[in-house]
Amino acid sequence: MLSSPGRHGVSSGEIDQLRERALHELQEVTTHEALAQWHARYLGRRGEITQRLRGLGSLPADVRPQVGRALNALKETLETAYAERERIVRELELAARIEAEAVDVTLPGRRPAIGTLHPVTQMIREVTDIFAHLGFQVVEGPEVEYGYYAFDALNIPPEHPARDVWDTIFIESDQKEIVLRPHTSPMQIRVMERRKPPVRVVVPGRCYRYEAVDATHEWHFHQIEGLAVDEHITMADLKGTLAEFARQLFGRERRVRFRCDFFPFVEPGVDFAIDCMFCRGEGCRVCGGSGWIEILGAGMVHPQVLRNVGYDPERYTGWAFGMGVERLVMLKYGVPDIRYFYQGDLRFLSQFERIPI
Ligand code: YSA
Repeated sequence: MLSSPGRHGVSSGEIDQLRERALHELQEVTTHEALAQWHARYLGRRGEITQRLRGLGSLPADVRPQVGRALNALKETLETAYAERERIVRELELAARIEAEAVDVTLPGRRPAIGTLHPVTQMIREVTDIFAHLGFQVVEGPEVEYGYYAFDALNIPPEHPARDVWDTIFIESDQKEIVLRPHTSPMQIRVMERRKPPVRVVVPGRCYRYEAVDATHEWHFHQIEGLAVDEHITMADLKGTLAEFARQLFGRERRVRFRCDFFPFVEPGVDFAIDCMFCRGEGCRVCGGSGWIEILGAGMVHPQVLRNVGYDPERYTGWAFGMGVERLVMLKYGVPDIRYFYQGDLRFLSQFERIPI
């Protein structure tokens, strides 16, 4: 039994009160921070229990063992209670975190931002789909091209003035002339070199020209080349195919026009126009008042070009065309400036039909 209050500074009542208070406070603790404070207050180096244990030496020797035992028992009780509370606090904190970070699976999801195909890519797909249904195969070729394919084989010899029409970007080379292709026509030669007639291909691709950029000219743009070669191919086939293509792309009510034009690799050459869909042929700003909009150059493949690839021009004939893809998009959607296509401005790009990637 401990002595009654006062005599040796620590009475059993006092130790009981201390236990009650410490355990009561411990019950209130719900965070690790508060737990650490509690530990410091009672069991820490300057804590109440530790201080009292240190003060044992000043007690009379006859009560010292009893008081010491009682304090050690209290210390053990509090340490056990502390360990138990620490486990509970950990669980409480975990539960609070789970609640705070809980995901409400019943909420509607956020719509992911899905990209769409660039209008030029969409147009390439639309045009090549039309020709695919007419029996044409889609092929692609190099953007870095030999001068031979870009010009010579197309009946444009080195000193020919027509070579100036294609403001070419040359790539430095000690050996063969190498260019960034200024049109997709070199692919006519590459395809015919590799195949025997009948040939029916369309070739979409990027082209480059040393060009002053303005509302209708870019220094890089896209063309789609078309080529059909076989026995008995005539200008009538060209007219029929292009008229059908234009009506599928721009509407069945479109009227079409063929006029003479010159390209060294065709004979005869034509430019192909449709009646302006904005003014219905009356004449407006878009068609420059003429009522017609040119959409491509075309013609019957020049006999010399056929000879250059080893075809017999007495037996085979063919036609070809080349159209600018950006210009088609501009016409179809009334885009006033070609530069919008390559500025990466989503306010412009997101206006086109949303075909997901
Ligand atoms: C002609 C006859 C054929 O049998 C086959 C193909 C051709 C077309 C020829 N190879 C050619 O390139 N002609 S072109 O210089 O008049 O260009 C064709 C189309 O490309 C133009 O009508 C235009 O739509 C587009 N284009 C040309 N330069 C451009 C451009 N588009 C944007 N920016 C430029 N700088």
